[in-house]
Amino acid sequence: MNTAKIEKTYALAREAYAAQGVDTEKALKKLRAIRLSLHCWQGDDVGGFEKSGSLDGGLAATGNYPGKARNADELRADLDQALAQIPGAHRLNLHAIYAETRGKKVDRDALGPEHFKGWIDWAKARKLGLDFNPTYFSHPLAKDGLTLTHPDKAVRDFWVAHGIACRRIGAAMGRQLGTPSLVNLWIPDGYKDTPADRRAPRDRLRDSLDAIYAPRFSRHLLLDAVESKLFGIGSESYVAGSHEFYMGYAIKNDLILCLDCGHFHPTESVADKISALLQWLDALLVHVSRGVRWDSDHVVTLTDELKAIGHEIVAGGYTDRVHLALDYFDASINRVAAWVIGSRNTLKMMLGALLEPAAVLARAEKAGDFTARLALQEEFKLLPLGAVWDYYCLKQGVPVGSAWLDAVRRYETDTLSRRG
Ligand code: RNT
Ligand code: ZN
Repeated sequence: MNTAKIEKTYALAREAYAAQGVDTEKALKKLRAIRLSLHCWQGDDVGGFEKSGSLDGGLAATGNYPGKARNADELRADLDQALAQIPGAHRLNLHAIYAETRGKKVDRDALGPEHFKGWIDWAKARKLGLDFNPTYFSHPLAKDGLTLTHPDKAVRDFWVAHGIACRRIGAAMGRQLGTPSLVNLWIPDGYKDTPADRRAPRDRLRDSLDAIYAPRFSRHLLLDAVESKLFGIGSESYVAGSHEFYMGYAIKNDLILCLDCGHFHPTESVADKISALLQWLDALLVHVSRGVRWDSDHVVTLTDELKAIGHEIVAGGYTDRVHLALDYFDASINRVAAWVIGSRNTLKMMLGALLEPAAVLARAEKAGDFTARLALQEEFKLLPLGAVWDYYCLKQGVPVGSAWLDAVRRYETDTLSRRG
């Protein structure tokens, strides 16, 4: 599509939205301010650079598509490729296993900001913020499937030290990059079969978290989040860090609560939780993911569930209080494409929500006219979102439509396919 055509189509779309009281220019301005946190771990199937074994913690990246990043430089080059196809300015989300220790063995309780200098320099040069995650899996001391809830105090202490180390790293990133780092904590701890004692692990988790969050940091440097899960592979019957556990902990301790879209019962609506939780919490983190039958971490597509989340964020006036981070790992397709598809879809979801004639719908609802509410909701589904999206991509200097795939294919031929 050429520029003139895109602009002409946009002009018509702008009129269609204006007729419903929506200013597309204002919506695009708001979209430009949205920062997604791209997950580094899509680039190498949550491998990291410790090379200490295979992925565990109940996580699984299925597929063996060629060209996976083997080191930090390759991963950064792949991220550059992905970012060039995604409109807007965004953030990068790192995990502790992506430390660069120059061949030296540094255990997780001893990690410091110096082990992330390569990432910080890279982010600084691109004006990207960095977010961070302690890694509570793929480690000899996580082999029992227990970390912060482990009955052995020495094991718990190790993982508490890791949590504190990661918060220090996050604060250092926040200081060096001038934007607070959101450090999200997730642990796999749970049981495959019916526990005899559901309480003790939760008592221990509470105490471990209290120790991790005891050191205070400025919110200009660091934001803390905790993430629940319904079940994992090998923890089907019990997960200590359940939704209720962390919801209570986050409210009580003024933390951010992370809602991963794949971590609830399949028919439970994450969208509906947003305005309920934000009555009690300052902010939420959404791990934008797509469970297919289970927490399968499929690449994010533009589903009704995703659109409902966008609607709740925008209609509720929560764009400043909901952080969006991608969380999936698909090894069965081109990994750079996986980043691009999920990121572009998340942005389309937000644009769709920003363009929704929300005032018209709210008016009908307030007047008790549920016939009009339903009729208009359905009619608005066909408003020309695509024309506005194309125009946005054009203005942001990224490929319009599926043209990004050509760029990713070229990179695959020139670079990814040459990796051993
Ligand atoms: C696991 C959680 C967690 C991880 C990442 C790698 O079920 O969703 O967020 O996916 O930290
Ligand atoms: Zn997650």
